[in-house]
Amino acid sequence: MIYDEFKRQNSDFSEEKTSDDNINQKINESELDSLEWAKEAYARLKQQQEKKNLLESVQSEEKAVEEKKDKELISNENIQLETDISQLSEVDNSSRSNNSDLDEAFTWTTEVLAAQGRKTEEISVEEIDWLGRLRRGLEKSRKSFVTGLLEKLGDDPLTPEVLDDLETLLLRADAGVVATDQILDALRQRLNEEVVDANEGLRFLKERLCEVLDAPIKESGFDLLVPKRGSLNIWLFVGVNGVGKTTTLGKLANLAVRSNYSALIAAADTFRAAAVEQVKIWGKRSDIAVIANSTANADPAAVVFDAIGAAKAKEVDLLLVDTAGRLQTKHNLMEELQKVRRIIDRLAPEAKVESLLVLDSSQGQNGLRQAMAFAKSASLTGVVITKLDGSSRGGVALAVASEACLPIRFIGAGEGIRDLRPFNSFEFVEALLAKR
Ligand SMILES: Nc1nc2c(ncn2[C@@H]2O[C@H](COP(=O)(O)OP(=O)(O)OP(=O)(O)O)[C@@H](O)[C@H]2O)c(=O)[nH]1
Ligand SMILES: [Mg+2]
Repeated sequence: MIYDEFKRQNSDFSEEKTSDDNINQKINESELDSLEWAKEAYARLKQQQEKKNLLESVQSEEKAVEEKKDKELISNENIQLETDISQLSEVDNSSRSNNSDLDEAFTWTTEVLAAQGRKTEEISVEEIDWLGRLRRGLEKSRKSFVTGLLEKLGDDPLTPEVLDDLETLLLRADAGVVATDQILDALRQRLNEEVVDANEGLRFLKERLCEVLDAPIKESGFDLLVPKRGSLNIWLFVGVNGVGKTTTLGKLANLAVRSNYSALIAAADTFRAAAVEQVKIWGKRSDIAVIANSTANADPAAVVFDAIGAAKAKEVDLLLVDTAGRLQTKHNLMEELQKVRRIIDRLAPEAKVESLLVLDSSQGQNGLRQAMAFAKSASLTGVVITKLDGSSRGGVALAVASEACLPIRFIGAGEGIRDLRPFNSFEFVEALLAKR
């Protein structure tokens, strides 16, 4: 059993579950009380973590013992090691029963996971950590948006004036005119029908935000972008310079390896000499081969040609293609992308091709407008939003969904190899509107 990071669930890939199975499982799980869920998840994680710590500690002790063997101190050290193990076991046992220190961030995270019917045994420390990071990352966006909103809302029922303020706040958060109108129309209609108190108003708002984010995802026919095992998947990363294409590719390569997919990288940004080196470093970090041509200004389409050949020969699941964000002229860049795309379509017509627009969230709507220039030449199928850590323009996700009409597939919040996860609208909205 492997934890598939793309699907965010344990995956026995010999027998994939039907969606009915998944729905039934969710219904059963959602009956679990969320505090109980949090406690159970916490106890489980703590146990895992402490076992890991114990193991690491024992291993390092063993190593130290090995080193000292030569100095003939072996017998004393063995006694010490045994004492350490028994002490660590005591710590392990005592902390297992002590789960009262559920801290606030952890509680929020588990509430969000439990509300989605996630299974406690499938939740890792990393996932908890990621959600915490996403919430912290969206803090700037949240501060300008939620603090203002909650102040306006107060404890009273919604009024038309509050909705006018909400409109301003959404526009200021870079949500875009289309999404803002859609959300406000729904709220105003609801308000015409009945009195809506502050809590219900917030719940209704969250639902509408998710609706906007989910519309293109639903349209695409699949909730999560998962490479199809046993066939060739080609994912192309496009976007203006510096938005995080190469970093995203590196993180996804690692996600693929952790989830047991075979992967290959094509270094098709041949414009900058350093770009090939950068992508090679990412390849090395996950032990993935990189197909490159180190000749200055080599033809990117030729690199992709070689990479597809290699991917087919090795029966690779996922080929990740890095592209340039800048050429001498914009026109050249568009032509180059089109050429790469033609090569893919001609050479691997059976492949599942994804053309992912990488968007730096800190550039907000301006970045989106700039990026949309790529739409035609790259036949975009989805978006990766990066740099959500510390951006105050997280609301741009709503503009991506409503104006570019593209499904958001992954989000990045940090420069580290594990700082990328599949997009989930519920978690995103909860993080954006978290009260705490
Ligand atoms: N804080 C933060 N930094 C990021 C994130 N993603 C990428 N970066 C940083 O953004 C910078 C540019 O990233 P690259 O991956 O080189 O961007 P690129 O789009 O490939 O750039 P070009 O190849 O020049 O077009 C690097 O310093 C990355 O570490 C993120 O999610 N958070
Ligand atoms: Mg790059």
